[in-house]
Amino acid sequence: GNADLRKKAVGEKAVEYVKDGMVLGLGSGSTVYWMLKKLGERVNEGLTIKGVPSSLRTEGWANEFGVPLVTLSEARRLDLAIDGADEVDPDFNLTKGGGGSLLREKLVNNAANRLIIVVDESKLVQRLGAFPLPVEIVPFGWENTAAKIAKLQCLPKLRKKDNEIFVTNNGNYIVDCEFSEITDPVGLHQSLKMILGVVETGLFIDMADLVLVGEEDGVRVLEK
Ligand code: DER
Repeated sequence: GNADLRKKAVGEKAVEYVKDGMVLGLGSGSTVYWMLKKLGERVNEGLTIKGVPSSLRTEGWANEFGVPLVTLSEARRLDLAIDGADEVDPDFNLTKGGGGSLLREKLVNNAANRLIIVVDESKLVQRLGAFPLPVEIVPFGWENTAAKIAKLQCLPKLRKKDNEIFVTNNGNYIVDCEFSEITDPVGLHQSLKMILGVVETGLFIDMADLVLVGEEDGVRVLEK
């Protein structure tokens, strides 16, 4: 459909920001799929780069497309990370984690000098929160952790996949938290991180440097 064409266009556009010799952060999700496919074509044409995958799914796509990989332990610092998002607000704060990779995505993106977000125009919002906020939690006694999260005026729902509890690449669970609206993303992120049993939140605050938006008639570049 049209959304997929817009994801393909914006994913491919991001590859224009990749320079020879860069060490990259490789995000996760269906928009990043198109970025990886294009990146593999450029590598095949002689581009010299290496990438740190932010999920096993991204690792598989990178191998399929011939994108050379390194671990974050080897790379330490990255020149540029390219990732998707579920929501982007006017301050470039993000909701992420729809694909369940938020912890490794945040670790990879945090290690990068520059972060480019690639989204279909439907992801742009005035306020975060319409998309249930993914929060990664420790499985041990998860019900107690979820109950503490609920006290922040939300409804945390344990993520399942094919009727099984979804387990992240890090062996943790995810609760998707339905807030009426998120008026203070910074404060909410801090409150969540203070809760015993919470590993990481899908709130990516003050991380994105550039947002590429796939629109009907092309790609719009938003700079903060
Ligand atoms: O899970 C994630 O954070 C992904 O980046 C996701 O938010 C973007 O998914 P999409 O590109 O498939 O819409």
